[in-house]
Amino acid sequence: MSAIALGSNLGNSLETLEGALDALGQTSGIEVQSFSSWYKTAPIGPAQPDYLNGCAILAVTLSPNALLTALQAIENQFGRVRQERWGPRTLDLDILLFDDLVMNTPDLTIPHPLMSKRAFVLVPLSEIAPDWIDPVSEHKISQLKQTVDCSDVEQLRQESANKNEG
Ligand code: A4P
Ligand code: MG
Repeated sequence: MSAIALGSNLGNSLETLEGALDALGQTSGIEVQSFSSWYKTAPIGPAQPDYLNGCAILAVTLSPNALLTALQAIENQFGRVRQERWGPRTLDLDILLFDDLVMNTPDLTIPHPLMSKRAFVLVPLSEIAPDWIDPVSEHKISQLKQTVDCSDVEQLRQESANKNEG
């Protein structure tokens, strides 16, 4: 079982993120078990548009490295061009957790090293995996969420685009 983060802040982010979930589901060795709501989040890093972020839980029969390769192929399919670190992107797919594995290689660090500090990860992940224990801190995701400022993470109301607010 793996938890992944999805993010986008260029182009039609909602369409991109939903397309990425479809693409994940069509990848052999990956089954999408659940996914969070989407959240509008203030950018961390250089000045850039707001992000849409979310998380998904995947049942995988792939190795961690094969999962990373599959995620990168989907990023490329959605037109991701790598530019500056932490800069804007059409689609970013990061591995957050993989069972209770801890690994640190040049290509892949699991758990994701910044996961436990980022509200834009912990808020959506808490929705779908509150009791998953981060093997590094040995705290539950729901506990980690309580240690970060979540004020810049706002749940997206999809229906509000089509409806007058009352
Ligand atoms: N890599 C190592 N560990 C992992 C992992 N667990 N999952 C390596 C995925 N990749 C991992 O990533 C660079 C390299 O990290 C990969 O080749 C892989 O071998 P990248 O996606 O090409 O580059 P990046 O996106 O610039 O780096 P990274 O680390 O993904 O950036 P971040 O830290 O995710 O920052 N603000 C808001 N509100 N929401 C966001 O989603 N995202 C970023 C990107 C900045 N600010 C943001 C958001
Ligand atoms: Mg990335």
